[in-house]
Order: sequence, then C-alpha cells, then structure tokens
Amino acid sequence: SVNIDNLNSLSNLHPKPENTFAYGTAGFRMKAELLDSVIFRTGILASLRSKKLDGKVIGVMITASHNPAADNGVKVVDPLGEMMEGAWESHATALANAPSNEHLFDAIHTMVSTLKIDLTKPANVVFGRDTRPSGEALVAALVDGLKVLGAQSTDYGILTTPQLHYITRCLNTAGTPEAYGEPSAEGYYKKLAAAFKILVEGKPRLSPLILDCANGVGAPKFKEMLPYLGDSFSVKIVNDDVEDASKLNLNTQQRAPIGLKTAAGERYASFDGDADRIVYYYQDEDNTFKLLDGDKIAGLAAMYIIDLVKSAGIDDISVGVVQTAYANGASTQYLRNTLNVPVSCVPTGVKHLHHEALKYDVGVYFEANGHGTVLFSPSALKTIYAAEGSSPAQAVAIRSLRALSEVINQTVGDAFSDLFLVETILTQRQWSPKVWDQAYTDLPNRLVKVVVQDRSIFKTVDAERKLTEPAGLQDAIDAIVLKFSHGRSFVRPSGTEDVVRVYAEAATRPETDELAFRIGGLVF
Ligand code: NG1
Ligand code: ZN
Repeated sequence: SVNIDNLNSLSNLHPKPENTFAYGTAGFRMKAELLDSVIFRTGILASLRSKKLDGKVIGVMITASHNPAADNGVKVVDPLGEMMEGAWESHATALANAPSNEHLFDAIHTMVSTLKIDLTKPANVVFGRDTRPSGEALVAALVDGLKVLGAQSTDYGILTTPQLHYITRCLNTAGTPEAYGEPSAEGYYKKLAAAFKILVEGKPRLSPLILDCANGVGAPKFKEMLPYLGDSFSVKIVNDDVEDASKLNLNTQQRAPIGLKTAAGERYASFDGDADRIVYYYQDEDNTFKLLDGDKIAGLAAMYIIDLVKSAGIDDISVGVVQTAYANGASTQYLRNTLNVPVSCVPTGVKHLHHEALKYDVGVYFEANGHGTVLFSPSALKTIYAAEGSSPAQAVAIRSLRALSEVINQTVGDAFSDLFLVETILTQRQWSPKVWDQAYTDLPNRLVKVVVQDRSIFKTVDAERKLTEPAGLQDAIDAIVLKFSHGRSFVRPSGTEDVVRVYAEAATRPETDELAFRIGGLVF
C-alpha cells in the first residue's frame, strides 16, 4: 500500500482549498492560485495511470490554452499521445476533491482496488508547461505529487501542448515498428521540417505568412523551429512577447488581434496560447476582415487529400470529415455536396472528434475554433507506404501522401502541423487566402453565452443539436428557427465555463442576430 507518512508530509505542503474541482474536456482549468493541490494530486493520478499501463510513459501538460494569463490548468496525456481515457476523468476528480489526507489516501486505495493497479509496477511520467508565470510553482507541486508513488519523471520545460503529446508518443513507441520520432522538441522540428520540405519542393515560395503567436509559447517554439525550415518557408512573427504575461491571449473573436494592422493582399494566421489551435485570415479589397477558421481548414485539407489519393492511383482509401454542431452550415454543405465526402457530427470536445475520425482511413477533424488534425489509419499508412505508382505523377502524389502523414501530428490538433498543412496546399496550388476562401461562403453566425442559475438542467442529444430538457424548450426553439431562411440554432451547456451557449446561423447578418437574440431570450 501507499506509504502514508510520505503521503501526509508531501500532501501537507499542498493543502486543498474549499473549492470543488472537476476534470473536464480541458482537464482541470481555473485561476492558477487554486491549482496547487490539484496539480500535486494529478501527479499521483499520472503515476497510477502509468502503473496501470505497466509503466508506459504518461504525459502531463500544465497550460490553460487560450485562457487569460492568471489562469492555468493541467491535462494528462495517454501513451500514444491521446487525451487520457475518459473513464479516468472521474478518478482525477475524486483525487482532486478528497477533503483531507486521510480521504486522499482512501481515494487512492479505492482506485488501486477497483482498477486492480499493481503498485509494485514502475511509473514513468514526462511533463511540460506553457509560458505562464504560474507554471514554475505548479511544476514543483507536480514533482511532489510524483514523489508519492516514486515515479520516474522528466521535465521537458517549456513546450507547446502538441509537442508534449508528440514526445509522449515517441517515448512509448521507441524501438517498435510504430516508432514516431526522436522524443525531443528538436526531434519534432526535424520531423515536421523534413516532411514540409518534401511537400513544397520545386514550387515557388508564397509571400511571407504573418503569424500572430498570441504572446504565448508558440512564439519561442516557432522561432526555435525556423533554422530547420531553411528557405522552405518565410514568416513574420508578431505578438511574440512572452515576458509580459498580461499580453497573453489578448485576442478577440472573429476580428484581427489587437495591435495588428491588417492589409489587403497579406496572409495571416493566429495561434492560441498553447499552440494547439490555429485560424487563418485576410483582409478583402473592401477592407472586410475574412476569417478562415477550422471549418475552412477542414474543407481545404479534405479537398487536397481526396485529390492526392486520386492522383496517387490509390482507390481503396476512404476520406471522411468530422465536425461538431458549431461547424458552419455552408461548410457541411460544401463537404457533402461539392466534395462528396461523408461528414459526421459529434459532441464538442476533441476526444469525440478524434474517436470518430479513427473510423475513416483518412479522418479529417476540426472544430470551428481551429482545433483539429488529420488521422491516417494504420491500414491507410500501409497502403500509402506500399504503393509504388505506375507513372511519375503517381509516384509524386504517393511521396506527398507519405510526407503529409509525417507533417501532420497524429496525436492531437497541433497549430504548427496545421500551419504546414495549409501552407503546403496553398503552395502546391499557388493560392492566395482569397482563392481558398472561394470554396464556399460562410453563413453569418453568432455564438452567445447566457449565464443561467443551473446549467446542469440542460440535457442534449443528437450530438448536442437537440435539447431533451428542460421540457418544451426544444419545441420553442424549433418554432422560432422555422421562421428564418437557412436558420439553424442550438443550445448546450458549456463544458468549460459556467454558461449555456447559444449558436445561431441564418441567411443574413441581421436575421442571424435576431435569431440568436430570440433563442437566447428563451434560455435566459
Ligand atoms: P465548451 O465550453 O464546452 O463550449 C470550449 C469550446 C470547444 C473546445 C473546449 C475545450 C466552443 C464553442 N467550445 O468548449 O470547442 O475547444 O472549449 O477547450 O468553441
Ligand atoms: Zn489551446
């Protein structure tokens, strides 16, 4: 059993505040000053997870992504770089909420017995953090947590979230046929850069990308990568001040970031605070700001991959796209009717998208907010690597498909990978963002937050597109939506904030605003 004196003395250094915690879609995330005990206990959880998986390496990332600088958070990463298995979220929550050392001891032992964890097994954990000032102290809390069960651990310092996922997978696959790469930031840069160079070989370079790093970890890490890219890519990095924490994530929705003056003819992209999300944008000749969001990236990627598979002469690879209800209706139409690809809709949260994307040979998944990736199934990879092609054109397409599977992070949505994916396609086609944008026109849309007494009374079905409770509310929504041309609206409780979200889209901007307002009024 667990050494209780050791547990007590370490746990006394990290007393639990009164608060109640929940491990949700984004792990634990809140004001940094509340997190000390939570992260200490996450160290215990990660050790138990590793022991349960026979000593496989578990990752722990300390970040609060796009939240303000005063927040922080923690997420646990499974051996192949996926999010921690859903069933363990409640165990994480139970450990975090144990009110005393004795309860914590009991909670650990409940896990050990119900999950049949052999405590004599080794525990291996790796961890990283973003640039938030609170990160260093929270790492110290994690390290104490890792001491409780004597885990072996490695501190990878400051990383983007996807880099930590990548490293975790590399460590667990080293020396196997599924080896994923060198387990270091350098290995990550080398792998992505080598693949990207193949993908743009012989093509004229695009004008420099203006890349907004939200004053987060993406800035120093992307700069670290530049030498590996050589002349394959040119970029102008803005919002790269990670010293002044107050500047982190100061971006606004559906507008250019504060302090960035956009000009027509340029191509822009923005990372979020831990570089797992990316959106593109540009300014039209008439000065309107045009967003190329996750849906646009998914459409571009699906279009390109379908084409490449065809050019490669491989016809037994199925391509599918996974979206959430927040995907713009016009994007779903484009995918289904123009590209003729199957589209699935799943509940919000990357784990749902990831899981569904695994059902296709090549599964493209993106949330509208720019979080997503492309997954190649083992059989698709086998086909791609076995194919030889019967013409030079086929051979080139096959080579591109292989490089594409290398440049795209297979563990989780990755802003760096997605950037290289988009840059590859725009370079291959010699497209401006405006040409890319012409695939379809987004329906005007609006996302509103409504603060309610108790968001837990809202129950959804059908990938969160319909409410079953409160009784009667869905009928009222349907009755209003019917009156709007191209109208679509749904209501769901947020998984990360204490609000209910109302989404609305319709044929015109005024109609969209009215629809959002009226549905919001029903919820309030
Ligand atoms: P919630 O708060 O459950 O809507 C938000 C985002 C998700 C995802 C998670 C995790 C929207 C509408 N929702 O979820 O897409 O990114 O945060 O961070 O953008
Ligand atoms: Zn993020």
